[in-house]
Amino acid sequence: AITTAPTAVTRFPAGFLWGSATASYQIEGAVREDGRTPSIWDTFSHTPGKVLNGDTGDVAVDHYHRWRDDVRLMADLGLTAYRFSVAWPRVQPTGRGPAVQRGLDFYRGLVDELLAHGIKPVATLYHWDLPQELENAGGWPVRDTAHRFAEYATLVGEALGDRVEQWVTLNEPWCSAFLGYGSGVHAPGRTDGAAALRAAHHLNLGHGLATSALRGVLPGRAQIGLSLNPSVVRSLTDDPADLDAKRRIDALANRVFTGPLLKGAYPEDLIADTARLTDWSFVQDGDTGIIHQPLDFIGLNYYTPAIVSAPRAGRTGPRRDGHGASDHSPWPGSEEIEFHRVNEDVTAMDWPVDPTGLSDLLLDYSAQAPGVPLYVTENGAAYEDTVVDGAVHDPERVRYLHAHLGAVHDAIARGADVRGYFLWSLLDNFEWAYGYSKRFGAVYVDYETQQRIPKSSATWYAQVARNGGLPAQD
Ligand code: PNW
Repeated sequence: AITTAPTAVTRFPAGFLWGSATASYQIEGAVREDGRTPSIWDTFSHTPGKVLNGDTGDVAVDHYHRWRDDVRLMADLGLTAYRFSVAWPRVQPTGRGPAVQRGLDFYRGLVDELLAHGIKPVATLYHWDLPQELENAGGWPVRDTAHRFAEYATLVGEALGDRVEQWVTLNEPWCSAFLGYGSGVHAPGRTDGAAALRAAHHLNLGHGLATSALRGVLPGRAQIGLSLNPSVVRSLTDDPADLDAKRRIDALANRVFTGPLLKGAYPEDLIADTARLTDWSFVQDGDTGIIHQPLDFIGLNYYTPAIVSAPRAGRTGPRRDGHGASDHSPWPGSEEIEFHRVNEDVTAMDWPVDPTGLSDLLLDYSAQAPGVPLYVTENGAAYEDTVVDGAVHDPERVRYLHAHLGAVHDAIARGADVRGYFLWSLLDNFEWAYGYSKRFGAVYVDYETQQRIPKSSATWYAQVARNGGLPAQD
């Protein structure tokens, strides 16, 4: 008898979460509804010259009104998990005081709908939309913001703790600190390296205070962690000067967070490298103890590695670190370090495609944080998608996802405890300083009509989720 050969499948562990992720300001719109007040991203996007084409999140993809349909879309995609973020200015508009019930109701409704579809909700408390009033009071460079964040986390924990088990305190604190206060390409658009370092510490402290506060209000089964966007730093050559450049960028991108989080101290070399900017006296006694507490998981966001070297003679042109155009560097004290392109296979973000960086990252964190489960809380790619005959065919994105999921599988096979993968992003959306010009979605959005069209990558990912693994690479 003739039987069709079963399609070979690279299997992932049972229970592996097949997720997708979004962020409030990037998808919700409805910025003036139900008591929401401006966040730093409203102010920034409405400031001429800050966001490409003057785009704002005023309407975004109207998720605030289309969430039921969007959850149905997730179910069609076979997702078993969804990471969304809570907009602080919907819950606590001025960053202080009691919660706004209508703001909390929106997320409660969303979570209930997810649960009804068998999709595990993963709540991110801070994906960059700081209430503008807290920025007016100094923002993340000011210590009080960390305390305000813990208070806000408590309000959300009390409201959703009965139905949300997995919590991400901060999303990518590196971006909040160094793009927000250093290079200024993100809100609030400040360009002060010392302020960026203070912000990094207060974000760490905010994570620690919020974790302690959440432990007080959430049931014992709750899982609390954070999502980092580590730079997978490689040196261009093995020259000592290039290796030192790698050390410096590793300190500013990675160890400024993992030092206090995983070891309970800021790295000595980072303090020395930044000595002409700050004496780090904003780190008070006891702070690193608050930050250094058990993590139930670590979320890792990965897009592309960073290839660095010491300054080369005769360099011209802009910094090519993939972090956006600015005259100000997001690398305080190490502005002269150069970033290189060694791979011309790039996405629409101009970010080189290199899946080996993802397996390296996962293995690195399993060594640094033994016993702590890991999740890929973001990975994905922007490509120039177009609608042809009502469909969006995106083989480049399928190739990107296939290769990166292969890298995750490889890391698991080599011992990393990776529990899930969240594709960035569910929907095309407001891509920060790039506005609507970069499409990261598995689902295409027509920004005129708000029509959603699943791309071929969405169909592909749905199959992977249903099979619990990857088809043989074709
Ligand atoms: C992450 N950089 O942002 C965010 O968490 C998402 O909200 C975002 O849409 C996604 O990655 C794609 O960009 C980043 O300049 C933004 O290095 C900028 C950088 C990194 C991550």
